[in-house]
Amino acid sequence: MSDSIEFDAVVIGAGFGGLRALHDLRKMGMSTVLVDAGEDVGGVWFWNRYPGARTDSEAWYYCYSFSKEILDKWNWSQRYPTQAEMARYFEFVTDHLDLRKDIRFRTRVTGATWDDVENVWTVRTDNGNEFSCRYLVSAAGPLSKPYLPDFPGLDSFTGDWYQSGFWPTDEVDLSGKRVAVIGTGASGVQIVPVVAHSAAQVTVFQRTSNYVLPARNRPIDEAERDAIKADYDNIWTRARQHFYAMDLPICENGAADYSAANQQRVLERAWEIGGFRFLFDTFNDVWLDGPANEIASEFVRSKIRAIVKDPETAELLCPRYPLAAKRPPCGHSYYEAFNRANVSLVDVSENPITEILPGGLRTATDEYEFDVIIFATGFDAITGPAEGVDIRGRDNRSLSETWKTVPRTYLGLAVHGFPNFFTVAGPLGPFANGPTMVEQQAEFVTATISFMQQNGYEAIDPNTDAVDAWVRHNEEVLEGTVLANAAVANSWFLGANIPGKPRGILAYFGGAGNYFDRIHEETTSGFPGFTFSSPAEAASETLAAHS
Ligand code: N01
Repeated sequence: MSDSIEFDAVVIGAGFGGLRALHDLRKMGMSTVLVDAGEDVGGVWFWNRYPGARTDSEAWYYCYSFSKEILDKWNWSQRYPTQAEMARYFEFVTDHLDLRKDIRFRTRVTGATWDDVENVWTVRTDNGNEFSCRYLVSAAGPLSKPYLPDFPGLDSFTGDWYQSGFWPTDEVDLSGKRVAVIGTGASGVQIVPVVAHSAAQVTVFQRTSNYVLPARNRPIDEAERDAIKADYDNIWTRARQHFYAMDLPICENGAADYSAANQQRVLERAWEIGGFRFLFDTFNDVWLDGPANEIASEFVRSKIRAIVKDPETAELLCPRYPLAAKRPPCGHSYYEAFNRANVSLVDVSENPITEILPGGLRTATDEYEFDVIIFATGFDAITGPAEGVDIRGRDNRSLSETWKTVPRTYLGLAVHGFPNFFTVAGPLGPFANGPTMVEQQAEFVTATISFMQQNGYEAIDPNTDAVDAWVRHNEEVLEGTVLANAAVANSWFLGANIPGKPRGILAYFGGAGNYFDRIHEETTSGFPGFTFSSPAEAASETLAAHS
């Protein structure tokens, strides 16, 4: 039996975007419920609790900016917080803002249908609830649908197997086990060095090698914490202007501005400082598909060759595509792990895994025995979470059908034909530091709803010409950048990591700062890319249709 409840807004997802949207909508006086399939807050930080899980962005800008109290009260303990610290942060924020009472955990949205007469959504969930609401905000997360390759024989495996993106909440003891790690993306490279400490043996199955930048984690002491807190206004100003919404310096010089020796010094300095500085604080043309990128790419290869003692393993770990064509992970002694006697690398680029066996797995040429298999095989990114959720807009149009080829949105936030539906971190939103990005988007959502309330509008829908122009702009900004190589590198940026998924740009790469200016302009100029309708207009249209 369904239990139908009316709200002003329903928010999907208890991660950064959803919690911020819930807080802001409630502040506007709107009755709001947030639903999440997990058992607690955190979104991806609830599910991705695999060994070694921690952020790749530095703590002081991988967090909420909007509340001075939260910034003052919360103390980060290290440069890259662990999953456990992130979980504590989410709990702290949720309790501080008293959000829990409006969150329904263990509740998955199965569908939503727009009613064009009443201007409301009816949202259905897997536990039989039905909510009606004027506004539906999806903050379901761009990387929230883990991808498990369709290997035959998985059901026959007699050991334990895990997915990095669905890691169990109960302790997993890998000590003394023979462990396979499949996948060498951001998740796999965090798992390998940590598991290597307890497992008897770790075998890493690599299909595409990665440029793993050294993170160089360290504790944050009291003096640094105080300095960060005192600098927060500047941190957020810098992050909101940054190409990827990070508080990182952006260099002004191209590679050609340096002598060959100084190029190496610039790269070495960024490598030693650690993290994503290597992408921003080296050469300003490193993101272009040209010589600067190759100099930086070769520098990383030379580091891999210097760190990894076995030359054959080192060569296999050296990527051949341009740096940043695929999202480079930050590592914590990843390459060093291959110098351990209990860690080995198997190249499956041309010798793929063909089958899971009761006692291990088989590639085209060899068989391996394992007690445990860890699938760190990524996500059906950005559009994946909408699949299997039956969202129906105007004229019963299905969202997953609409997004089956290339997803079309306006500003990554709205889809034509799906009125009053906002996608926080949706397709063609910026590829950027998540918290900073979704906060700006959540603010856009509340600014839009305020505008509607002030003007007596009940429905908003982006115009097709605005959507077309945004999609075109997304395609244009890719040209000439290393990202045009993303398909070669099987990158999720283009959906190229999922067999059969249409290749198309999924995120905006024109710069987070530019994007924030763009959505601000949309808000301050009266939302020119949207059409609004009021009840009076709807009534006269209905009258006209019947006369
Ligand atoms: O996933 P991935 P991820 N046989 O898609 C391999 C964010 N993130 O979870 O490259 C063998 O990068 C696949 O091989 P290939 C971050 O944005 C952030 O690691 O397709 N291998 C690849 O090596 C990141 O970019 C953080 O050839 C197969 C791996 O699986 C995004 O999430 C931490 C295979 C998947 O790598 C995704 O990262 C974690 C097959 N059949 C994630 N199928 C932090 O911020 C797939 N693979 C710390």
